Amino acid sequence: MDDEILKKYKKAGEILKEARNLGLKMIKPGAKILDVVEAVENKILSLGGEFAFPVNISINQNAAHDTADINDSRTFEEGDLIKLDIGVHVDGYIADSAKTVSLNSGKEDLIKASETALEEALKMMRPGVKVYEVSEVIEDTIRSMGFNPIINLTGHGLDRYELHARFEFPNIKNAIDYELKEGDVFAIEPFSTDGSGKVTETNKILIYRYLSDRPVRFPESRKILELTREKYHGLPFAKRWLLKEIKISPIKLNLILRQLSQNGSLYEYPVLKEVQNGFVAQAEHTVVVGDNPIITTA
Ligand SMILES: [Co+2]
Repeated sequence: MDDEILKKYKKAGEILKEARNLGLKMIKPGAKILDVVEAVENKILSLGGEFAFPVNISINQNAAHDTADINDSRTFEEGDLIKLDIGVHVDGYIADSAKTVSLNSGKEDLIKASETALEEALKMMRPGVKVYEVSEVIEDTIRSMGFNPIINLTGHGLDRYELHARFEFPNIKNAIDYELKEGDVFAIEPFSTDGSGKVTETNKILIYRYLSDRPVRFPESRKILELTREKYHGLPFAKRWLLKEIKISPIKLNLILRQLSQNGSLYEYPVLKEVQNGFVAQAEHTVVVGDNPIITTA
């Protein structure tokens, strides 16, 4: 990998770590989700980073794709198991990392399962290793600790302005015999659960991304497509961001987002929850493949 590019991957990782530390410190019973999300996002911008996706805060049975809504009044509660998932880019080069926080949830072993699986996987991210070998270690590690990996959530390749490059990196046994190459970048993210090991879509949608320009009726729709294509580079964005960019009522915004999704202009990311209402823990780092793998977010 070109030195200048590696520098940008590393800078994105440094910014992410500082923002993540702030977020982790703020997660306390009674604190507002919206305040934490905004503090972390403001920190990313103040350090010169941009968003690879909105700060995700998914709680208990929710595994991913939850974030603060407009005027979100939700607070963290004693007993919560909280996934904080952050994505930063510098000139398109992405760092993606998540940690799980327990507010006396009693699910500390579940967190340990995801973290241990991640550690074991990261050690293997060397040239010549096959994807299925790493996936197998992730699955076996989680099962050996008494939990289930989530079969339909995966890690992913990263590339410039691409959050899902090359292929998905499964957390369960598979037949992907791709050999890791020096300089490949991946986000590895084992999810473990005390449920059955699968997530399903809820009907709550707070995150979208640009897909394509289709004919639209409202000027606000055109503005949203332009924003999400240019300023957000086609990367995932939060509904709440749009209210800072355009003059529109939340009701009209909801209507337009539904229309744009239905006509194929936008892609929706519904909040994902465990099918048996199991608790979910996640651990994630971004790694550059090498004889000494570089973990940019550790
Ligand atoms: Co990720």
